Amino acid sequence: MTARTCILVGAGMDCGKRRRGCVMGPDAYRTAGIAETLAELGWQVEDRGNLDGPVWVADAPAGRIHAREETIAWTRMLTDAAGDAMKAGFPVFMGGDHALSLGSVAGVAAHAATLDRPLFVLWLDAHPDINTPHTTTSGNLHGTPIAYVTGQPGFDGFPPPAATVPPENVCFIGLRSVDRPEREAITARGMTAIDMRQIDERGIAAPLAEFLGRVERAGGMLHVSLDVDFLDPSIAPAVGTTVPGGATFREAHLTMEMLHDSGLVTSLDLVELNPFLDDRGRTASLMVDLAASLFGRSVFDRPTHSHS
Ligand code: B3U
Ligand code: MN
Ligand code: MN
Repeated sequence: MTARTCILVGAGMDCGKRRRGCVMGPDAYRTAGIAETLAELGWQVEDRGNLDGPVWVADAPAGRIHAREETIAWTRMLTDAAGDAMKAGFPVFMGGDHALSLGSVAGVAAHAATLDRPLFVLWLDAHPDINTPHTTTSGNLHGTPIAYVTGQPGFDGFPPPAATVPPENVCFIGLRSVDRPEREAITARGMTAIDMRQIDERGIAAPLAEFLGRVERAGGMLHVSLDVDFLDPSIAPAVGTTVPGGATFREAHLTMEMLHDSGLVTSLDLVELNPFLDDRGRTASLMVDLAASLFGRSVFDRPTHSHS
């Protein structure tokens, strides 16, 4: 069997919120050994280096949205890079803050459309990131990618996504900080939202298995977006927006192991790592270990599905 190819795409995007440091994320993942780790699991790894995003682009004076122009420039670049990487293998977008998913998911969705396959998105995050530039109170665009990729209005000046993700194909897991307009949007659009209370009551495996069953029955491709704040801050301190009560070490690994076994995942974002806030690199190392579980690391071999 020929090795499958994993494409590492660094995107040190740092303009989706005010607190800086995510620019160092891609190099922290490399320092934690992401390429070597995935190669040991039998993947052919191609590191494309870091995208040259704009360093700074002027915004309209007194604009309500933080770094709008810079985010637009990154979104164009990432959409193209994601489309290219999808043609070559399984992309891992190493962020960078969560605003990078405006581009990564838009590019992946455009690629899925060319294959005539439905795209599903699994959003592992304390937040649903479904504000629009109209509903956001913070003005931070890292709180908006799900609205953009599902085709919600308000993204004036942004390239309209070539293909959008149907809202009912999005599943959130780990929610514990949701704004009122976000709650209304999730309910109105029939999106699957697994909050921490459901995980406490049912465990993480049952709702995840239900969602994966849906993706499989639809013949879908699955994009996974892993925000560091999905994890409990006690195990993952290196994130600007820590929210107590997140996923445990075991819940997070089980999620990744089940995603691997499903054979459905075709692209991954690793976002919001702020190495400036880390404790001797342990969050970066944990994120790499979680990626390893998604790419097939397990204690014993288990039978896997044979999707391609
Ligand atoms: N929902 C809030 C807070 C937030 C979203 N994502 C993060 N924080 N990390 C907002 O700004 O839209
Ligand atoms: Mn997020
Ligand atoms: Mn978050």
